[in-house]
Amino acid sequence: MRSFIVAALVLGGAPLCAGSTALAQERTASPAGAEVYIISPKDGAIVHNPVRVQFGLKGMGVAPAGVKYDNTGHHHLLIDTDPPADQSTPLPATDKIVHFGKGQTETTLANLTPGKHTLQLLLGDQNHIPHNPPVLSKKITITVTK
Ligand SMILES: [Cu+2]
Repeated sequence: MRSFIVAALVLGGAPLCAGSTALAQERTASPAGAEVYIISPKDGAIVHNPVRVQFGLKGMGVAPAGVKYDNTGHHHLLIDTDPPADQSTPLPATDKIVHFGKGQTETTLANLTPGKHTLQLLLGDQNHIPHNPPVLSKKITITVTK
């Protein structure tokens, strides 16, 4: 986890090239028909901790952060939050935007508070920037009982 945060900070803080003050980078194109989705839990599921979340991806492949390869990306799990309005810069790493920069395709959430939570997946390229167009899953709502 620490390495992802460090990577994001480095990407966010480093000047891209001499003479450029903008942090915006060229966005990576996603292929037509690419689709990311949450395999489980299902939308509306009633679950308890720990909650295993499995990521599905069609029409693209998973590659670790930092690896540039056509039609790939890595998963970001958005927990109780919307995607950032500006998707031209690297996604921040926060409690609500979790990076899976090693190429993981599932995770386990152990500390969800009881009640409703939303989950959504957003693919990012090797620089943690959403593709163009973004590869974003449907947002699901789950209810955690304990
Ligand atoms: Cu990332």
